[in-house]
Amino acid sequence: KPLVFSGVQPTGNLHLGNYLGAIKKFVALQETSDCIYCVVDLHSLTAQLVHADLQDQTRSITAAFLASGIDPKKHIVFNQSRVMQHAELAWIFNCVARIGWMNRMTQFKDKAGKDRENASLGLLAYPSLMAADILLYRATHVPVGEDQKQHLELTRDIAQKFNNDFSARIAELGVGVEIQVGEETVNGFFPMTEPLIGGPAARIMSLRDGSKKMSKSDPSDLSRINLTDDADTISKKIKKAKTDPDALPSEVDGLAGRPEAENLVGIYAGLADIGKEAVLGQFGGQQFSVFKPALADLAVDKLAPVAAEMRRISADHAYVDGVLRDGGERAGNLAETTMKTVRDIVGLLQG
Ligand code: AQP
Repeated sequence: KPLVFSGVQPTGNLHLGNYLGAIKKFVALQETSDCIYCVVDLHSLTAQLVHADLQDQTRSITAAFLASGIDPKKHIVFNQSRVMQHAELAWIFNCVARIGWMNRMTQFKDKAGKDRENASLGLLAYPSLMAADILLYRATHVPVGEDQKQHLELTRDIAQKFNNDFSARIAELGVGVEIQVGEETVNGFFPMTEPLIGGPAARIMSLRDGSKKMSKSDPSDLSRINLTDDADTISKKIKKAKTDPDALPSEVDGLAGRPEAENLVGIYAGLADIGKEAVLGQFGGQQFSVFKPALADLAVDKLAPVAAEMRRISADHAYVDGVLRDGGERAGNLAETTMKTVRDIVGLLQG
């Protein structure tokens, strides 16, 4: 069975981009894979160290997972900081990865802004911790939005360099497995993890600007639909969403050069679980005055039950904390098995 790992940061309100680009995929993968879903609280310290409400945010993301249909008994749900091996493996990866690799990450450049010297070292090393999250479980697949593609490539680079640097030791200990690297098969410890990106909602854009991704940190609340928005707010935001004056095209090709129209069609497709072609089959030739109310109805229909369930679950601290504790124990056992071998490979004295 494939082993799936993914994480969401407990920073701010979850929005439709997080839901369609990541969480909905998490839910679907439960049928075919063993899944580990993590609230990555250590990651959330990289951009902003002091979070007044980190614990409640952690509960709220957990509640979003559960309300969306993730089963914490069949799979694993936990918060990252409970399993200290994440930080331990990240340290080893900090010594494997090169500073130049980190400096090239577009997320680092965006988040650090002009004053890079003043960004936290954690922000620079973010992808190293992300690689540790994934490879600690030797996960084979990672469902993420398009924005995380570069970090997933870096995860593969780190795995490959580790396998290569320690190839003799991996062979000596007999802990390697066959790993496909491009055309070649090599003996290595960490897998070449595959990103699962794609579908009509891999990159949901801001409702105010079709060239910017929908994001928690956008100062305009009108730019995003939050999972916790009520029906009126969702309708208002969709009504106010930026569009062009033309009718929708009948073919996907006709969306080229119309980023706002393409985004709304992608959102409809993601919510309805159909392709963009099917959406245009239904709405091609129609004006936004017809399409937007239909999209608003669909969004309310799909999101309102999740939001209600999320509110109910996140109020029950004892239940949510219990889920995280139990998931943390199970994840911790898996993580320790990997780390024992990694410590041996690296040559750290144990026992
Ligand atoms: N706009 C998006 N479209 C599709 N997928 C998205 N994701 C984020 N934004 C979009 C995916 O959501 C998952 C969790 O993301 P995260 O916790 O790392 O949060 P983030 O990427 O920091 O979220 P934001 O909203 O983009 O925050 P800021 O404003 O801080 O940059 C990931 O799989 C991500 O790809």
